[in-house]
Amino acid sequence: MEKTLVLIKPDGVQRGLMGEVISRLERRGLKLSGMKFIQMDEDLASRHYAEHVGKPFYPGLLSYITSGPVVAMVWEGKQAISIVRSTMGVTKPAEAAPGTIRGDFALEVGRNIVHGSANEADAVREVDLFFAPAELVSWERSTDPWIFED
Ligand code: IDP
Ligand code: MG
Repeated sequence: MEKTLVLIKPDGVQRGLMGEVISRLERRGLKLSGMKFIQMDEDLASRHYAEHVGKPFYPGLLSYITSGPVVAMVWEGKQAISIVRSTMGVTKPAEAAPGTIRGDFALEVGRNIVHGSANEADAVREVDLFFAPAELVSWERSTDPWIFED
């Protein structure tokens, strides 16, 4: 089972879309293994977005992501990383397919509601950045056999 980090960014929280985002991931069949409501400080934000340091949008990205509380979550499942990314839609909401989170709720790249880890290495790094091992719950879900074939 893969684990991936999802953030409901400050715009998603402010716009009252926390339940909507969680509901979509939950209904898809992914399993929650960690969740916290936090305000990211500059240190956490710069470590999370280290790959974007120096890009023109970086200062705006840092002030956006630290501007209010976020929901940080770990979701688990077979191919969870790519499933979360496709459920979110592409980075630029204007190009995101209707039916995706970004395609249904957002218009601009700098206000795109959600974050999902891009690949396995990022997922491991990001989960570790936001959660101590003891904060993740490994649990049996009674519906798993109805969602996962084996
Ligand atoms: P991702 O969130 O889909 O993985 P990345 O390319 O990793 O997209 O960019 C991280 C975040 O930085 C985006 O989600 C978005 O909030 C912001 N961002 C990316 N490109 C731009 C841009 O060109 N202008 C403003 N913000 C951007
Ligand atoms: Mg990214």
